[in-house]
Amino acid sequence: MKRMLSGIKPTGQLTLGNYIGALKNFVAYQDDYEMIVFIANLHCITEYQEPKELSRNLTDAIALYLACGLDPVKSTIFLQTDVHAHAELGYIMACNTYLGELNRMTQFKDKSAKGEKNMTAGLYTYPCLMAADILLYDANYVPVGEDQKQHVELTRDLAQRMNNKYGEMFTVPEPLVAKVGARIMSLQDPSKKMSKSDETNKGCIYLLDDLKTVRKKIMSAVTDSFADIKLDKINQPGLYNLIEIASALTGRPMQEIADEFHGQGYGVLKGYVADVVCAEMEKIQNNYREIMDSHKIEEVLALGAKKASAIADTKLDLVKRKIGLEIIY
Ligand code: ATP
Ligand code: LTN
Repeated sequence: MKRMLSGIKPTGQLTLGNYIGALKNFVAYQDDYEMIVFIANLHCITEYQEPKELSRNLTDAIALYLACGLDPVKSTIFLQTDVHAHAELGYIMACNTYLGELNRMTQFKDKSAKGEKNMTAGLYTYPCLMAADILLYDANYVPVGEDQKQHVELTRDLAQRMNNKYGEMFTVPEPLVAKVGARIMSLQDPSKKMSKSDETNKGCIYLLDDLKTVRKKIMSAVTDSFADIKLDKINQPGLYNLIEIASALTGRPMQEIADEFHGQGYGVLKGYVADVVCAEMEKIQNNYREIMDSHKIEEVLALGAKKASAIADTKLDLVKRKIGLEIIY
């Protein structure tokens, strides 16, 4: 069975974008692949997080993984810091990454272009840690949203470089970007990604938002003044985004949804999208509450850390031996 790995960085509440672009796909993949998913808590602290809030977000994220249908028996689910090999291989990867490569990473470039102050060294080198996360497990596929594809491509380059330099040690992974839902946009500004770090909160649906708020956010989503329901990503991006959300959640083709509502008001389409989103979220939230009331999280993490460490520690030992860090007696 091929192995698939992905991580989520819960620096805030998980969003509908995370669900459609990542989580929902992980659940679908776990029957056909050996699935490894982890909470990338080391990646969270590349920017300051209020400690209590960060800790709460980590718990919520694990509970939501499970609530969305990830099964700890089929998949390996763990917290990154429970497996020490990540930080160690991350450093080794940083020593095999060129500054020019990190300078080209768009996420970093965008942040520096915006003139963000106090950017940390951790933020700059985080693609090296991400490469370690992936390579420790010999993952064949890495399902990610569009924005993370470049980091997986860097991981491929680094794996090939080290295999050439030191002898075969890593599987070269492939990014897997879903055709629908890889980039859900903000409901208030369809030129921007729906993001946890949405300042206004109105453009982003959080998985734990109460359902009334969710409906309100969808009904007041920014659209256009054409008054014509069509699939036109360039001229009607807000509408396109709403149809994409409904399509990703129902599995119906986008064109079929656009055709069904053609000639009707935008309010009718928004009502349909709100029904679809709320129905899905209601199930997730019910499961979430049940999980939070149980001791399941501790058990899942203990099992996940054990399974993940067994793989990661063996790989790290091999890497250390290959690059000459271990004394051979
Ligand atoms: P931020 O929202 O602060 O930019 P993020 O949500 O991208 O952060 P993660 O939580 O690590 O960071 O993302 C987890 C996964 O969800 C990644 O694969 C990412 O590409 C995907 N993802 C995030 N936002 C969206 C979105 N709006 N549409 C589709 N996929 C998304
Ligand atoms: N960098 C990713 C989260 C992440 C990840 C990974 C995703 C960390 N390590 C390994 C896939 C594979 C992000 O910010 N969304």
